[in-house]
Amino acid sequence: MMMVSPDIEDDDIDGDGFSNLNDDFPLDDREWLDTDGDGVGNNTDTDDDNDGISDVDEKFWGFNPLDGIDGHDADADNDGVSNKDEIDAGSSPLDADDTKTPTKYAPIMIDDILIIIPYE
Ligand SMILES: [Ca+2]
Ligand SMILES: [Ca+2]
Ligand SMILES: [Ca+2]
Ligand SMILES: [Ca+2]
Repeated sequence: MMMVSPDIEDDDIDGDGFSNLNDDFPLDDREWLDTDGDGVGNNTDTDDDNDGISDVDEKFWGFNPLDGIDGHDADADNDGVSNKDEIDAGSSPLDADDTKTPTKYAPIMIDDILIIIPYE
């Protein structure tokens, strides 16, 4: 990051091309946008819209990485399993015939031994 002195005459203090008013990080020339407002700029944030699906996965599946509405609770292929759960489980969120739900694990104790068993 460049060392710059705050200057009210300069409308782009960090010189990243985004004016201070339009820059979520006016003193950081590597960041200018924080879509989900979690304090981590989009260039660093791996899930810009905070919907639980990574930017990489959203781009891969054609979802909008800057719009949380198509991720966490959405079900693009209408098969009853959310886009996020399908991606987590390894099935296609765009193919209703390809449906998996994430495996859930339950810890149980038998004779003082902790056993983790999958269940649906
Ligand atoms: Ca900036
Ligand atoms: Ca963020
Ligand atoms: Ca996301
Ligand atoms: Ca689905």
